[in-house]
Amino acid sequence: MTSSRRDQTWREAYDSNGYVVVEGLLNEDELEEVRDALAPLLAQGPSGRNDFEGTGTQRVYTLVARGKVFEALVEHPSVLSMIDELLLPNYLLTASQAIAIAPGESPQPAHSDDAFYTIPRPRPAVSISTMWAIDDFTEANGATEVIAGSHGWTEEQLGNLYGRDGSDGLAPHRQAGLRPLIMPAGSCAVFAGTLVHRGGANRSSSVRRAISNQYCEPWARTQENFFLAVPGEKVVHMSPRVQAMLGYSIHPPFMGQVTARHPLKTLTADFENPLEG
Ligand SMILES: O=C(O)CCC(=O)C(=O)O
Repeated sequence: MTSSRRDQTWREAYDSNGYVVVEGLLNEDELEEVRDALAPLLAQGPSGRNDFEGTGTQRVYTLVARGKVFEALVEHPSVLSMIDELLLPNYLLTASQAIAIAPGESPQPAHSDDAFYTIPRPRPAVSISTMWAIDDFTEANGATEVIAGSHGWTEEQLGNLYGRDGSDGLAPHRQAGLRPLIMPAGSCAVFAGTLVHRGGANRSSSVRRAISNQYCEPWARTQENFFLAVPGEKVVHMSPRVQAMLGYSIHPPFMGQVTARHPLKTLTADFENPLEG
């Protein structure tokens, strides 16, 4: 298939279903590298604090800054070539986390990832989520479940979806539309921030590991505050693309400026902050 035909195919699927799964983005060696880097983080990581995080689910936030291998996933060329089409130039990373669903975990409340942007629906997604399968996603082990086409739902169709005012969950007749994203390890699902989905129940005997990087429009507030979370000494060693996605960039004409200067200047030795000292 030519690349333009392939591009057209993913875009058609994404536009009509609100998601697309790309298989085979990581080979076995790359997967092993990711798993090795995740192991010590998951060994320390606490379980989720509520039903949404999942009390049987471990989450490691700000993953992008916890190893070069995670940084590489954030700027994986195949994924970014899709995000480049879906968001404005200068888009940002809004969240970066590992999600490990343990055996026995119940399903997460169904939700959409950019629900906190309270622009009435239907509307374009303000953020795009990715879900990397680090283990095979199966029917039984807590594969992410999605409702195809729900990215186009109206406010009325969403009803009391989790995260909305007075919410108590997705109406039972709508829950019937949830389908697991069965995909082999090394695949990545790319889906609209408006798509209704949830982490599935893990009825298997092993942990389901995933990595979710999410990207948002350059004018939107990010979920994670990377300026405070990631020390400048670490940012200096990141690639220009990742630095830009962490907010060390300008969305023209001047969103992101630091006392009227480019935010990258804050990383240089001779930067002087007029508010310090
Ligand atoms: O772990 C998953 O499959 C989905 C998690 C999710 O959607 C979330 O935490 O926002």
